[in-house]
Amino acid sequence: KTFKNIIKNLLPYSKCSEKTRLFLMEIFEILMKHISKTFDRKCKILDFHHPHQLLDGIEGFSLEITGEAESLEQILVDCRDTLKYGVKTGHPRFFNQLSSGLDIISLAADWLTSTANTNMFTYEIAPVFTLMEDVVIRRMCSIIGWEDGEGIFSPGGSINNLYAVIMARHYVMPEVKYDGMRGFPELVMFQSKHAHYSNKRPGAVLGIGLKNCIDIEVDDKGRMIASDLELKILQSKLAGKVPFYVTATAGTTVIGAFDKIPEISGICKKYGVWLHVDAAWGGAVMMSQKHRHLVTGIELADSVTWNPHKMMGVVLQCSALLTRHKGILESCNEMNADYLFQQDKHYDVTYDTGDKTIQCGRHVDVFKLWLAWRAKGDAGFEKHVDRCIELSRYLVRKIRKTRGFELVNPEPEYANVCFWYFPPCIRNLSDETIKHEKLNKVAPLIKSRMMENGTIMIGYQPLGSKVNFFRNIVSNPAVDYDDIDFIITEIERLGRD
Ligand code: ABU
Repeated sequence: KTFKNIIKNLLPYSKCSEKTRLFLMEIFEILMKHISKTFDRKCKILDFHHPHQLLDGIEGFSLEITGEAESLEQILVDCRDTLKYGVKTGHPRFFNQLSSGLDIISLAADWLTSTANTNMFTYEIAPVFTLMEDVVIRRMCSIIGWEDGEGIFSPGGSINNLYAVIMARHYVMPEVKYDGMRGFPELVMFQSKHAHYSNKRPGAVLGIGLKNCIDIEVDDKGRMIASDLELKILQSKLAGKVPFYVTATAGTTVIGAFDKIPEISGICKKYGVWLHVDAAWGGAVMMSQKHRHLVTGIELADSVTWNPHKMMGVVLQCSALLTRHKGILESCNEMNADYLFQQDKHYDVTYDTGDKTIQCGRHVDVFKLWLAWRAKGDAGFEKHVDRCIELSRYLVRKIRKTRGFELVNPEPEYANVCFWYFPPCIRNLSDETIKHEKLNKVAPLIKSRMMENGTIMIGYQPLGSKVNFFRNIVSNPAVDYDDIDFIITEIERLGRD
């Protein structure tokens, strides 16, 4: 059982596969211990250290690449330590991110994917995965309400929002692909003030210019105000520019608001503008009969971003870009590389997906969702979405009746619960300016204590004129009612002085 060095012991260097099996069994034990700790409320979420401490090396754990080959025993220790000093994002008290939880089926799928170690660009080297992607994309399009459509899985919602702008620009000005932007009128795109920042970044990446990414006002629930959208479209036309793209958000990142798609779609149709729905976070409500109404009209969109790695619990990353314009992805992105996408192959090359993308190599992300869908069925996803929203409503009810807590969004529609905590020392301050200055420091201070203690993690941020507040997300199936009770008692404990 003693390993020394990879060169002598592991496949393919050694002809004996037994030591490889033993090594992988040891790795499996390390992973299993981590999985058990992840779900154990008595274990910390993290063992926090500052960056300089980790970089300097801690308890024998060194990040340095010395150039020397280490023994396999050391490699096992490195694996254990890497997990030890990380964050257990599947812990029932990790409420920090839109993606959380540790879904065992998609985890197994990820292991399998890495073992297959292939690439999504051609059927030639990924026959099962490319067909699987086609099957899953067609199902997602049909859930949106499109009879036909296409899509791809890419590395995250931000990249998919970029894809959507590329498609929309190609739709309105296909000549730009060859000629570039010079000589064409300026394009303008629109998104609500609360949209995810990645919806604006294509303005910088694609040469449209950030000045041409116009923020639209939101109402008191954080939803885009359609009349402001129309006004700003008209202003851009008056300025001689071409409005071409609107992002509506289904589940904003901080508040969890759902823009009213039918109203926005009406305006987009009136002015011939592409409508993209960023449903990276909120797309999962399409799996729930109870909550699907939040995305009413999503079928009117030209494209949709939908991240199963968020509310559908699939392990990272798993993010789909979908469009009802079949053929457009290839039309705007194809480069026809002869060495990969030969048209005279002996099989149906429509399943060579590589020329639909701006990537060459593409990770297999679909298998995680495909396997989870097979294991849970539609009903499994529906139950999960409904439960996460119910747990969030339970938190809202608790906040309403607990002294010192105040909701930022009084009637949350989704699994984002945003709130301030006023510790006893600031509750009775009469000067509102001083009170808000102090309140602004509360969430960062309590968050630092959360991390130092390792007992709970909840995100915080300011928003517009609102000073720092907590944003609690429930998307993890491990969360129970007691964990929601713990949010309140732990914030009170950590914020006592
Ligand atoms: N799209 C990334 C969202 C990050 C987060 O708030 O969890």
